[in-house]
Amino acid sequence: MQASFSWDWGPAFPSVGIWRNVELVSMNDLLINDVTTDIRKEKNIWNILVTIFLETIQSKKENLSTISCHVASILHVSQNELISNTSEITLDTSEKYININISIIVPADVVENWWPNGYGKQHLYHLTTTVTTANSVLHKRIRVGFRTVELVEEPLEKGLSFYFRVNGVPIFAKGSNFIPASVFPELGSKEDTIRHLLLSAKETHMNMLRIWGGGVYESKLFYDLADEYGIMLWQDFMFACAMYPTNDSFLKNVEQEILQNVIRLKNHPSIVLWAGNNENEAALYGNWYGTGSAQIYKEDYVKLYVNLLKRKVEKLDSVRPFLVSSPGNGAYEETYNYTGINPYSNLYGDVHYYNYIRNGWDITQYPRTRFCSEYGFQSWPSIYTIATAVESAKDLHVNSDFVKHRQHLSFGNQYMRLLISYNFVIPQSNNSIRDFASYIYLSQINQAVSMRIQTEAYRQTKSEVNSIGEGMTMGALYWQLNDVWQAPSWSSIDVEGRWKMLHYYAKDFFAPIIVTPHLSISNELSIYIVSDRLYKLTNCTMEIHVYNWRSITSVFAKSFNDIIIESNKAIRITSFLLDEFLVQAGCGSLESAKRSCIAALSLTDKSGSLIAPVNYIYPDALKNADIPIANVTVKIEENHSLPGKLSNYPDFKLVLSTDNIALFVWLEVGNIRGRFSENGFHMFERKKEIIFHAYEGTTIELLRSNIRLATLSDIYNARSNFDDNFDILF
Ligand code: BMA
Repeated sequence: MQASFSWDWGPAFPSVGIWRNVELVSMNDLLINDVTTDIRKEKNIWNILVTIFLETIQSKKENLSTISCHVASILHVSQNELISNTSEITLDTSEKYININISIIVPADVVENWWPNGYGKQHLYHLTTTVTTANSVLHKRIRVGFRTVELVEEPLEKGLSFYFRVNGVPIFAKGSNFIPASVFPELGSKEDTIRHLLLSAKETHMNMLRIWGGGVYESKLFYDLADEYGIMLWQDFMFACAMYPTNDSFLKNVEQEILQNVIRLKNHPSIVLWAGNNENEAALYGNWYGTGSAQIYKEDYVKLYVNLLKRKVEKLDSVRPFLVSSPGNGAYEETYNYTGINPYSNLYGDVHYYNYIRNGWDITQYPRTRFCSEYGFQSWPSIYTIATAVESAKDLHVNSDFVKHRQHLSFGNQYMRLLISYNFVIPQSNNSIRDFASYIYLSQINQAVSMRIQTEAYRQTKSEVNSIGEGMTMGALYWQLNDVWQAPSWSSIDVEGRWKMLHYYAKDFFAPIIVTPHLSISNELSIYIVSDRLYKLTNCTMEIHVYNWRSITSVFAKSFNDIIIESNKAIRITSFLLDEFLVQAGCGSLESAKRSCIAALSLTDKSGSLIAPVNYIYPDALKNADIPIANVTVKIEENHSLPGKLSNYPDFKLVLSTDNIALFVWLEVGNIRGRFSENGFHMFERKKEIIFHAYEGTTIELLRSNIRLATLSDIYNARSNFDDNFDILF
């Protein structure tokens, strides 16, 4: 794979050899190689066109050049209900490969739709095909789902929309980008890894992953689980960040690649889009690789991605949309033959957005795009993860060679330090493990909050355009879900499967309903409510609570009542000048108010229950604030059988107490595998209960001896309550 030769998140570990299973298959006269389906909705029926890919043994005897066969395809609707079709076919065995078709008509009310995560269940059905000849009875069973998918690119005031409509419902795509499950392709189908990553996506309300074009077409298990969890897949073809050749033998090779992969993957309802390449149009347009304006590169580009890939894929799969490049201008590209115009337009298609110079907490920088399919910031993984890759404690400090060598983004460590420093004072390091752990912690906070703010910016513009026609954003796929080694990267889950703070935050910022602030450069605070729910809510209440750093109880509260939350929309419910509001709230003078407080937003329905995660406004950079010292203690309670258990492994209850406002409370349990119900949270209450969901058998004693807790104030003040627990690293 392209990424075998290093990437800005990975090592150069080129691999060689056969990396998937090899089977020896015996046959009499025929073999079913594959069965594919094209499932179309036509009024009140689903029309399944089944294609059976047969391989024949070519007979040497003239008179045996035909075989008669009986073909039957059966859809298993339920245990006692089958819908089938049969046909008698005579095959001409002078051809080695023969495709035959059979259709099944399914009344739409007989089967249930397959829905993306968050919109309904993921109903899946088996379809069995049998081919019977005089000498063989051959079977093949596949799994299918019933859903329609459209990539809607319709004229808006300016430009075109760009969103997915599934079963007629416009879906805001929430999710991330998937890099190879392992840097060693042969290890890329490990069930533990794949299940954990996809389940972690599902648990954080993601409904889409983009399988990025520098890796591999993933394993069967990956696509099966995506079908089961309702994770829609944006499937790139494996072309990324390079100019590719277009000589005949290369094109022939690509043609095989397309054929094999479309046939292998097209039955998966989770795949909603095929895309030609990652950033190759952008590279050509932006002259990333010194191609200049040479015509040959443009011609090669069209030859490979349009004339071959697009045409071939559309022929093999007429049901799914195809996009030539990401980022790109979608359907608009056809008008200029796919190259030569900036592919990052906010009025068309999708955008990738990265900026490591500006403060990630500044919401005003983010593009009002139709769809942001990549955006991100780096952080370091947990110290417990890093420790698996170093030989001794001497590598575990911010200035070590290890830290330099693991960073594969040019200037990555400098960018990260700069980005953190906009918001936090980075403590002077005395090269201790503890200082490194503090730096890691700050890097994860900075990543998590920046990504929260950026993702919410995209969600806020779901239903509005600005004066130049930008907005109507319908997708936010951050870069990147997973990792391939222990290194700083954009991931939200590290290579050991640990959730970084970002992944915990994703659970909140991707929630079906959010209440979210937007602070303009002119200090105007707007508050949005964004709903992906397909129903309307009335009589809701939004409250702003203002806390100053001196007291754990809110000093001011303001409510907005009788709010109507429209179905599948973002609405702005109020706008006002923030500093004036804070002065009014008793936070001090105009100059000092912003430094001295933090505000929390909550949203409740008419029964008073929270319907969105509590969200925060940081009026000023936290480095300017006088963060209070919080003494947080944690008690781990006996194994309870708690509601909402995630697995067969034990859940534990943690009771946290604090004597002051505690920011970014972060829990870790060394090498015990599992995750918390929340992490990286603020405490504005004296007591809080958290659940630890173990992913393996463990005991309360082990948890007690491994628990490590950090709060923002700890890294600036001597801690009292906890040992650092780094002795377990080696
Ligand atoms: C995007 C991706 C990757 C890369 C990431 C972070 O452009 O397509 O090439 O890893 O940025 O730099």
